[in-house]
Amino acid sequence: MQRHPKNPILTRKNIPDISPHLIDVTSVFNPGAVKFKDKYLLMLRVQSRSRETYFIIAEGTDGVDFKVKKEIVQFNGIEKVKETIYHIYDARITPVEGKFYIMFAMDMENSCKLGLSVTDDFESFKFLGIISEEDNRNGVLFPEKISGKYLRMDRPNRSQKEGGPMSGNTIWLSESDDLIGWKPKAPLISGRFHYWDEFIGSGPPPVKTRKGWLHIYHGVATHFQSVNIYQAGVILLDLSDPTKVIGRSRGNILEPRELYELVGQVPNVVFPSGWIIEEYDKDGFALPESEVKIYYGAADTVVGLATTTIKELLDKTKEEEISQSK
Ligand code: BMA
Repeated sequence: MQRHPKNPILTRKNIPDISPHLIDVTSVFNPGAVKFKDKYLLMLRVQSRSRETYFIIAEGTDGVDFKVKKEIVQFNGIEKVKETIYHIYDARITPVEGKFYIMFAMDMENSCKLGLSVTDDFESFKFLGIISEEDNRNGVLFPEKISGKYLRMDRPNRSQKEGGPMSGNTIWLSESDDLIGWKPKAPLISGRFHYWDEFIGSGPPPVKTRKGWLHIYHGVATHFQSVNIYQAGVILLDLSDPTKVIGRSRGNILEPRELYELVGQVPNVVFPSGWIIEEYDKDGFALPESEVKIYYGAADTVVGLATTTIKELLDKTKEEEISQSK
């Protein structure tokens, strides 16, 4: 992974004041990413000085320099939810059947749930509903139906480090007929205790390659007493049966190293949430030599960009598995 020389590509200084609540904001991180009408588009998580969370769109023509809109994204219909919503954050954007679906985390009264919105123009957004029953985060939709079902990866929050928020150490595959009602289908991968990815969660939505569904996830090492370390890794799933995991990187492919990743609101965090694949073949498979732009939150404070190729990521999934018992 090559960090872009202009990193961090977005900081709080790029966020325009939007009166009355977004003045001199605190941070911008964990963006969703997509190409829309030949433009690169990021859906930014922006935090105000009250530590409220907002989504704001940024657009650009080269994937590096972005102009941030002076407008807060509104999900029409979300106001009908009865329970208090404290924050919505970490958008993952997937194009499906000509529309763009945005899955995000919703911090509610007693739990964190997954929410879903849809847009076809990135101007108006319709809230479709809360789409997880159990506490859950890091939901990412597949870009097409497989065997007649919509699929997503998600990460039920069933574990907790002492004093920390609810988290999880298994990514599941879930299926749906209508994108609203979901049921778990199979566990995909679990955290590897003692190593870099003890707690895990999906990153950007999976991408179709000739070798399988390629997917970036984040792993958290929790065994360093004072601080958690958020890193990124990669897995490969079978094309027609994504419950089958073909490969998984042994080590991380991106870890906090630069000052803007090591220091900030939450230190030692790289958190990939969006990526853009530059080249696909005529059947919609990402080309091995294609450049991949990965957008990530760094230290929950700024946005970073790292590049690689599909081939390099595929190669990492061929590494020998870490032994869990000796
Ligand atoms: C995770 C999520 C992310 C955040 C990360 C690091 O659990 O809450 O939104 O970036 O922690 O703080």
